[in-house]
Amino acid sequence: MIDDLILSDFKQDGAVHLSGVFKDWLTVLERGAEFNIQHPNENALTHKADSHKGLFMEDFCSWQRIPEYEDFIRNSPMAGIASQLMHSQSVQFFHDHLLYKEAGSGVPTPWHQDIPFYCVSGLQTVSFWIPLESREKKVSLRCASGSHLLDKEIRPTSWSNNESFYADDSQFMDIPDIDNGDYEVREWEMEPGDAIAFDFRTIHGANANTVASRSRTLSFRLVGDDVRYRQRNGRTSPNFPEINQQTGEVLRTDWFPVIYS
Ligand SMILES: O=C(O)CCC(=O)C(=O)O
Repeated sequence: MIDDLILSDFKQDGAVHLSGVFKDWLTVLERGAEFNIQHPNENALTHKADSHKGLFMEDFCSWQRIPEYEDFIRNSPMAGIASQLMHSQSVQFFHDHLLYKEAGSGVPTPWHQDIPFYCVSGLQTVSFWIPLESREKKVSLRCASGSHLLDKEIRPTSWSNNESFYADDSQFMDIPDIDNGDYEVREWEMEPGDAIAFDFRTIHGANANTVASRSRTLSFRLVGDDVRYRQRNGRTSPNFPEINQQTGEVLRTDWFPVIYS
């Protein structure tokens, strides 16, 4: 399913388009996402622009209560593909993330890296961004090619007010000027069943949903052999307040199951 060109593109660009890899799982994913949209966790996030009607909702960590998500995580080809992309013998599941944008929602996803928001460090990471309907390029994920190779993490900020996410943010660098050409931007037209696989360090974002229909996307986050728990200087997103782990430990497997080895 994954050829050498895809592997080398992932290594070089930090993001690849995978055509049709999950087409046999669409019904399962749609059923799970519909349930999730109707029954979000109580700490689900909503963003709304004053000038627009549509809502943008994000929800996290639902796989233990949505059997369709668990079925996909444990039984779809995702874990095997992740092992190949990360060059990792084992794959641990980190979390699921629903991004639901109503028609005409005016809230873009700003350029950002994911890893600074997370309680992990390591180089073997991958997210699968899976839209459940076709996407024109203008409403698809946008990835800054090669940005995963930066040697410092980008300062994480809150998407709603752009404030720094952690109290002490001196260890982070400013985000490069992607819109003015600091990196080449990769974006793909997507069909249901396609995915974009990207490294947790790849800078990415998305335009607001400007089309006349709602958009449902699932992002599944997976980690490989070299990933360890990392205590951050404040709450992470998603946050795991009861995790009870020390920096440097392998993520506890009762919360983050090994799905490939
Ligand atoms: O779909 C989007 O708006 C952004 C997705 C994203 O940031 C992610 O999956 O990490």
